[in-house]
Amino acid sequence: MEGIVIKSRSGAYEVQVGNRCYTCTVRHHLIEEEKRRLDETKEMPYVELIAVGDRVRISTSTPTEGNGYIEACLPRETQFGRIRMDGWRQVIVANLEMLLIIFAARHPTLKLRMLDRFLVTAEASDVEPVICINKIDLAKLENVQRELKLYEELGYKVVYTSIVTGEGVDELRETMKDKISAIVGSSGVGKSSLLNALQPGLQLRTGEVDARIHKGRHTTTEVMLLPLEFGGFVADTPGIRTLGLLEVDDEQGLDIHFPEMRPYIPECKFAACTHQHEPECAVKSAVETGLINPLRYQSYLRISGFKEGRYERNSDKRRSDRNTRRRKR
Ligand SMILES: Nc1nc2c(ncn2[C@@H]2O[C@H](COP(=O)(O)OP(=O)(O)OP(=O)(O)O)[C@@H](O)[C@H]2O)c(=O)[nH]1
Ligand SMILES: [Zn+2]
Repeated sequence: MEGIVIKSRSGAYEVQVGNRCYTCTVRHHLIEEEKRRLDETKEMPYVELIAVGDRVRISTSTPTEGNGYIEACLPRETQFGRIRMDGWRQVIVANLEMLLIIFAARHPTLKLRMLDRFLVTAEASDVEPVICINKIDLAKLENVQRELKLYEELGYKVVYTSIVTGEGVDELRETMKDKISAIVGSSGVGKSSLLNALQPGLQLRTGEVDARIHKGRHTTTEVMLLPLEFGGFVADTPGIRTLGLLEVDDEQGLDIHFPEMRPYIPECKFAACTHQHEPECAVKSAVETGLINPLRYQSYLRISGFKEGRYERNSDKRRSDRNTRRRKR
């Protein structure tokens, strides 16, 4: 039988097959195979072999009971997660298809620089970002649309919603239908209210762990996929909900995650140009001539600063990896 892992807890996995759920453990041979693979490839290990969102093949000895074994894990389309400080790879949600980034038009204020961080997170994990501007009843639609125009021009989908007028809720449902999505957004933007409008009773767990994660303390954040009755799943990821940027496996460099920079990157004089202080930088020229929005460029600078400040050794390593890679081209 084939199913999808909707919950994981200390080695036990809830696997949904059709509308039934099985509690499964991983077959030993899978763990052995992974060990052999790591020995050969010298890749860094995963914190956990199976992640929420994985499509798996399971077997049950007595199908009437709700227990089984995970026999195989099907190849992942995407891996949304982070590289831990010790280098191990932690997949928070496998096969995530959409990152729903929620802001409020007002109360709290729309923060476009924070939106840029979320967009980078999505781009870096190959997950499609969808921007949702909630509480549109509190602002003039045209004004908000003007602020978001740049993002629509970059090709990002923007949905305007209100749980007061019900506007946009159908469109949001349509957007999430049959996909695995995760929701991010600051406190108070209306994440819980929106989910409840999409499907009455649908609830995220409280985000208490967020504060502890920010302080870097060790916390296990249990991720769950909540089935949507109109099709698809929404990931409840308490730890990442308000986080601006995951420590993504970013050896490609940050610039590539800004779609408007991509055409200019190969035109820079230096292959490893950081587009900050180097001469003959095509990205900087494009900012100066107005081809790249200066605020987006500022976000780029801020995010790269953030990363270098906080993960200095990693960034150095990434930069040198990237130099080698770019030289090959
Ligand atoms: N006017 C208006 N108020 C809204 C809308 N959506 C949510 N709210 C209100 O905004 C407040 C916060 O909404 P929540 O759904 O709790 O926000 P949240 O993002 O889940 O917040 P956290 O749980 O703190 O992360 C509540 O008082 C909601 O009633 C909306 O579309 N319009
Ligand atoms: Zn450059």
